[in-house]
Amino acid sequence: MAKASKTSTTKGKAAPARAKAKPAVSNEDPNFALRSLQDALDKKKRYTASEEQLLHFYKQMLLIRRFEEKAGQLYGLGLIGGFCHLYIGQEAVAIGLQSALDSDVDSVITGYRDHGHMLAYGIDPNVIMAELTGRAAGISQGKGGSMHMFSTEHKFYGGHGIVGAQVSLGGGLAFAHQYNEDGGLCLAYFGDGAANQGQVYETMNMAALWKLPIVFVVENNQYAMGTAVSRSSAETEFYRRGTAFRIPGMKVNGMDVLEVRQAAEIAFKYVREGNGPVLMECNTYRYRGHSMSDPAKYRTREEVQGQREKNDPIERLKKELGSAGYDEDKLKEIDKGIRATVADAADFAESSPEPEPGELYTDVLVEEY
Ligand SMILES: Cc1ncc(C[n+]2csc(CCOP(=O)(O)OP(=O)(O)O)c2C)c(N)n1
Ligand SMILES: [Mg+2]
Repeated sequence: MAKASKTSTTKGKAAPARAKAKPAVSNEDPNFALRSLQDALDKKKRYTASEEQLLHFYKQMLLIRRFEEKAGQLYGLGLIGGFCHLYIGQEAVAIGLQSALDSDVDSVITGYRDHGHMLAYGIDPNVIMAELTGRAAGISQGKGGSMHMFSTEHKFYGGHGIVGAQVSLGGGLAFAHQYNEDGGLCLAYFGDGAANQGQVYETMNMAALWKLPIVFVVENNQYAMGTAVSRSSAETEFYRRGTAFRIPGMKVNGMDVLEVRQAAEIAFKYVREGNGPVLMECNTYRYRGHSMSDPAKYRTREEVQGQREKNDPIERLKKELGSAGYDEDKLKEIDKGIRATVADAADFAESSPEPEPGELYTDVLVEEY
């Protein structure tokens, strides 16, 4: 960690003799720590993935995309009740970050747009889809649905419907990692809208004060329901919002899985070394409405089309795989396999039984986990 510069002026003290010109980045600079991670990312923007990793990222992002498309269809058929928020367009964020986690120790928490984060963990699509359709085989026994998926086995702590609540709960998870000295970190995702919640900043203060192992991730998908960030946020550069708590920020292209993964490498190392939290903003875009019931009239078709055509995270990786020798046929074969996995998940979800009525009275209170 950087120490305060000896030459910095404080109130009441005489200004020091003219200091020598400072180098652009210096350990003597009190603000060095706030910029150091961004500087590291700017030096090397993208992760150097092996061919095997590239393929893995591609398959996982495509799985999320196809899964979400199917969920949208099942919702339209009336097989999914309640709210349903799709993650289409944002796939590179969850895959880039979670592929760098240590799944034995690290924990993840997010809001209600949570299907992709569960898939990124390698959780069986069957049990996620069964949860969406409210079946007993679902990951929350069919009692949570789209917004309340949970798996302590995988250290996935939800799935939360209260905007911003997951951030303070994430602070608690990070405190548990520190207290138990298990070496893990917490990845706490939240949206650009949630970033305006007061509890987010209370958590940042405590996390910085106690040097908790937490990475705050703003998934800036440009909208909170129908409100564009420029209409809701005085500071739209969300990565800067930790500055008041001396939390280093990182601005990341959330449409490029390799940039997200590179940012994850830098941030996780910093946090694991005991330096305290990082605030990462991943700029991304949601292609669908806020939830299945939103026709998204607050933006133009052209805007969405532009993102799909010029900025799509899956297409970007497809091109890289093309240069690595994967031709159209091979890639189509992969897509076919993934579509089949998702179709199986939908069949499983539709044919599984609903929970027994008596299940209404179980899992109400958690005694221990
Ligand atoms: C405390 C609270 N206030 C308001 C809502 C209603 N609400 C649900 S989602 C949402 C928008 C959140 O947007 P953002 O954080 O950007 O996440 P995104 O949906 O874009 O992923 C709002 C206001 C809520 N669920 N909880
Ligand atoms: Mg948003």
